[in-house]
Formats: sequence, structure tokens, C-alpha cells
Amino acid sequence: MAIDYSQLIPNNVDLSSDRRLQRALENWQPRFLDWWKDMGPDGTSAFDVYLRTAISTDANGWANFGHVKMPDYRWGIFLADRDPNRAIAYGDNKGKPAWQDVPGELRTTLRRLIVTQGDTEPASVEQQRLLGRTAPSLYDLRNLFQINVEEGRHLWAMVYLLHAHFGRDGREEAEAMLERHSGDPDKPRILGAFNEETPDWLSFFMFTFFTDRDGKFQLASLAESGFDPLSRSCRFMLTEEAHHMFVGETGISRILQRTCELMKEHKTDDVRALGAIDLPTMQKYLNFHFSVSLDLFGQEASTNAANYYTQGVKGRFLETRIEDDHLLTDAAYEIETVEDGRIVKKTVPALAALNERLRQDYIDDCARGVLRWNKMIEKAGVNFEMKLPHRGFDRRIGGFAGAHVSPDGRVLSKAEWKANESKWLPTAEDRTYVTSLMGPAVVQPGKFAHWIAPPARGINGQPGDFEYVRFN
Ligand code: BYC
Repeated sequence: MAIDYSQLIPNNVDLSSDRRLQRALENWQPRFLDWWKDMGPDGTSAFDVYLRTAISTDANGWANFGHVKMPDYRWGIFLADRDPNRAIAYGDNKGKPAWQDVPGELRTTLRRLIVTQGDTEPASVEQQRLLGRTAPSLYDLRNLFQINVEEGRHLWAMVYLLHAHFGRDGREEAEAMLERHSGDPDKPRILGAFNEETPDWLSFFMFTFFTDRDGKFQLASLAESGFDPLSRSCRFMLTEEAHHMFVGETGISRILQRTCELMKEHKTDDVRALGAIDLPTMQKYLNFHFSVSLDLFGQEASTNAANYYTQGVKGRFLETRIEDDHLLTDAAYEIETVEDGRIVKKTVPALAALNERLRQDYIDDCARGVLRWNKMIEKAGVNFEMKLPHRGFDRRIGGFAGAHVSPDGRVLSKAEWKANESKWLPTAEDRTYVTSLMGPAVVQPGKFAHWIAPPARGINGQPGDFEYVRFN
């Protein structure tokens, strides 16, 4: 369905036919814009940015490019088209028609999941708020802003669901989305990773590779929801998510490329002396962002996850393509956890292990990206391999929390951990070094900061010296 841009809130949900809902969202809109002004990309309201705006939800319509001032971006409500025959694919309600309204008994559960999902979107914009000041190029600056406006739209997607389906509670939750802030000691964001800082572009690219990828897997699981409006919202969000992970993967790849070029050219590993980011530092940032993102999948054995599945609220990644009974009542799954100072395998009911299964899907996906980085390093003639650390490394949530697990999966004493921590995780000195490379922003079209290679191609086929952002 085409999106109606003539309205204050562009949408493809026929908003004008529900005056009450329309008014409620029109009341929320200025509050969102105030939040964007205060907490969104700093000092950017006059910039013209070459952005992609969705004009319809079909394959051709969501990639429409042009220069736009970000506060004028048409944030709106877009759901993927409805399949009138869609049935719930799993759990106790398997085979029943998908719900168009929230079943009373699932109200609290669904609200909670939607709030948790929604909360991450503005959180990431807050985390990235200052990065524009130190962008390594106009191309990268534009990509940052594209991600930021789309995260804003993803917040709109969840706020629409709250307003449309959860009455007063939903409206209150929508307000609270703008009141919690990333890293705020009194009102923090809900999930751990979204209260960390994203102070530099290496962190940003790692975040968009690892943490946005959690978004991909969580959204895909929620796209299997029996609650059809949630499913349709997530389906459309996923089309945008792919670009965010592309920015992360290619961003890291371009830093690696530059580092390898300098290593070869100057026959040295010490590229810090040459103003680039050395490979061991890249590995430490990877370790940090991977483990923080693994925590986002929750506990290995979770009754919450089992209930979501049984009730038909949240499915598995690509649920309908899996060949089994989609009930899992008799199935088992092997998880790893720490017991008596050792990593042990335990077989638990598959229903309880759904968070872990999704985490495994995620790890496999991350590993494919790391393989591509390693191919690039190898092709550059450098002998170094980036590695994902063990799933138990530096965890805060689940069975590994509190244990000291090395990147290669050994349980260590506290003293051993302390003696090695600075080899595995970014130290204050590493962070100071990386920060020292950042900024001021490189704003000449076609120019790039010294520590990163140019991209292989421009956005939407644009030439290398395209003016992606005009500062006015
Ligand atoms: N931090 O039974 P468990 C994205 C809590 S990213 C803090 O395992 P469950 C994006 C948990 O809430 C995708 N607390 O929980 C990316 C629970 O609390 P209660 C975001 C945590 O429910 C980049 C307790 O521990 N979307 O879109 O099975 C940029 C027990 O845990 C954490 C979603 O997450 C944590 N890391 O699983 C922009 C989807 N982990 O009940 C955007 C919606 C767990 O004891 N959320 N806890 O009070 C969910 O599906 C689930 O809430 C979780 C947790 C998977 C997060």
C-alpha cells in the first residue's frame, strides 16, 4: 500500500479513519521532535542530508533518495502488507488465524516486548549523538544520519502499536520512551548495551555490526508473532536494518583495509605510529561489542522465552522454514554454562533454550562477517585473524555472568583474568588513542580520514566526490 505523505503523520495504516488515535499520535509527535532536537544528532538541524525515505512498503518504494533536513524527515507509520490468510505458526495457538487485536491475557507480555524493542531505538540515537563532529567523511556522516532517522522511525513503529492497541497504558509507555535516556543513572535505557557509550567511529561500526545484528534477530523473531500488527511492523523494519549492518561490516572492513595497507607499505605492525588503528586494538573492540551484544539475548534457560513461544507471541528465527513440530514440547537443546568453575554442557528443554538458540543463530551470522574480514586481511597479505571470543567471555547476563572466561573458552581465576584483561578488552589507553584519531569531521567531498579506506562504491550509485551532506 502506498504511503500517504499529505498527512501530518505519513502512514499506510489509514490513520485518518481513527480520529482518536490520530489525535493521540499528533500529540506525541511534537514531543518526539523535541526529543530529536535535544537528544538526536547534535547541531545538525540545518544540514541537508542525502537520505533514503520510504514512499511505499513494496520492493521499489522504500529506497527513495534526496537531500532532506533531518527535522523534516517524514517519520511515519509503515507496516508491511497484511496477508489475510496468515496463521500462527507455532505454540499452543498453532494454525489459528493471526490476531489483529491484542488477546487480553497476553496484553502485559506483548506490551513489555514492544516497550523493550522500542526503547532500544531512541537509545541508539542518543548513544550516537556526538559522532557527527568527528565523521571520517561525508559518506560516513550521511550513513550515520540515515541510521539515526531510521531508528527514529522504528521508535514510531513501536509507539504506533502502543497507542493503537494498549490504550492509556500504551500512551504512558510512549511518553516514557522519551524520558529514559542512554546512560542516565536515574532513568537508564532498559537493556545493558544501550547504556554503553559510542564515543568514536570504531565503536560505532562495531555497534552497527554486532548490536544492530541483535536487532535483526530479535525483529525476525517478533516478525513471527501471532500479533499481526507487530509482525507486519517488524517485517518492514527489517528491510531498513540490513543497511545498518552493511555500514558496520563495511566500516570495519575499510579500517582493516587501511591498517593492512600501512602495515605492508611500512613493513611494520606498529601502525599507531602512522596514525592508524592496529589490529590487536580492533580485536579488543570486537571482543567488547560481541560480548555486550550476546547479553541482549537474555538467559540461556528462560521461562519467559518458553512462554513467549508457547503463547505464540515470539517465534524462532525463520520459524516457518524450520522443519519440526513447531511445538517443541518434547524437544531438547544443549546449552553451555559454568558449574563448579568449569564450562559444562547441559541438555535442557528446547522451549526453555529459545534465547540460546537465537543467540546461536546470531553467532553464526556474526562468524560469516568475520570470515569476510579475514579474507580481506589475507588478500592484503597480512598474517592476522580476527576471532569471535567464546560465548562465555565477559558476560553480564546468564550462566556465564560472574565467571571469568578467556576468549578461547577457559574458566580463569580472578587473578588470571585481571592479569590478562588489558590484552582482551580495550584499556583506557586504547580508548584514548582511538579517540585521538577522531575529528574534526572530514567535510570535503571525496576525502577520508587517514585511518579508513574509501568505500568500494557510493550510496545509490553516486560518485566518490558526491556531496552527501550540505552544511548550509
Ligand atoms: N539487559 O528470562 P530472561 C535493536 C532481563 S536490538 C538487561 O532471559 P527474556 C537495535 C529480562 O528482561 C533488539 N536486562 O529474559 C539494535 C528479564 O527481566 P525480568 C531489541 C536483561 O525476556 C541497535 C530477566 O533479565 N529487541 O533492535 O527471555 C540499534 C530474565 O531474563 C537483559 C529485543 O530485545 C539485558 N541484556 O529475554 C537499535 C526484543 N537480558 O523478567 C535497535 C524484545 C535479560 O526478570 N525483548 N534481561 O524482570 C525480548 O525479547 C526479551 O526481553 C529479551 C530478554 C530477549 C531482551
